Amino acid sequence: MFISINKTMFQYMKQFEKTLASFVDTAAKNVKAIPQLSNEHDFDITTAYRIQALSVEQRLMRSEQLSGFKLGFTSKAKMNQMGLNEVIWGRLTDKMAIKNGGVLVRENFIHPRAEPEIAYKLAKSINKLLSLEEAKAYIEAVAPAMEVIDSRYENFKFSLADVIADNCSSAGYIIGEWHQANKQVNHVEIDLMINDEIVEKGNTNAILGDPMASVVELSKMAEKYNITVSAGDIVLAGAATSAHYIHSGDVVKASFKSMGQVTFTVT
Ligand code: OOG
Ligand code: MG
Repeated sequence: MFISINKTMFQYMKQFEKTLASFVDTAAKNVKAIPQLSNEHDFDITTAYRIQALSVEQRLMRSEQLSGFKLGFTSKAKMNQMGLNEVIWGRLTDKMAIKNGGVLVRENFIHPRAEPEIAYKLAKSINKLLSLEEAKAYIEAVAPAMEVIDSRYENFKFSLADVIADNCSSAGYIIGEWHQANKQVNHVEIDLMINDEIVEKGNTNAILGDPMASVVELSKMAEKYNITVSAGDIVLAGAATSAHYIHSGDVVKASFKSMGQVTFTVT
């Protein structure tokens, strides 16, 4: 009796998660915003991560390849902008990559925003909880970067569970010149510019006090959610400043003192 109820419950939950995963995936595919899932459905953070996994599975079935992970809400600026204050993580795919100096095709995005980040390339897979000191040995290279986020929800409004289910708004990323792992990347000043006008000034130390702490956070998430983090994976540390809406014709540039520039044009 109990067994059959549990099995039915399990199948019902699985179907529920798949349905919500297909809502966010279809919104991304059709470039059309949807109402927040939490308006109509009640689900917790663990379920939200399962929905995320199922929606990214849909992308992988369309031949996208996992390229790494991104952390979100790792700075006060982002937490305040979005009104949420817990660190979140999402999955990146190769299709989200835009070349430095390349072009973002506006019509493939709902309401894109750009934000300056630091990117790490991992030297080895992460299979234990790391301290900040230990994290250094897991990094092959580090680069200035930008993320393009594009919430699938109307008006870019969401709850914590909503944004996690929506793969943390992941939509694009641009990586600048790779530097050696021992490059000083904390306390680096950043200017975010749109059409040569500075729209945000920030510092990499706004990211968890030290962007390398994002690798530590990822090691915690990997253990908690049983995810495989592999050598060669990219880790986006989270934005150092608020994100800015970008529009057709914009030249978007993030300039990192002593690290170089990251730029793209919106067509
Ligand atoms: C959620 C993603 C947050 C970051 O760097 O903090 C994020 C969002 O703001 O839409 O990517
Ligand atoms: Mg980000």
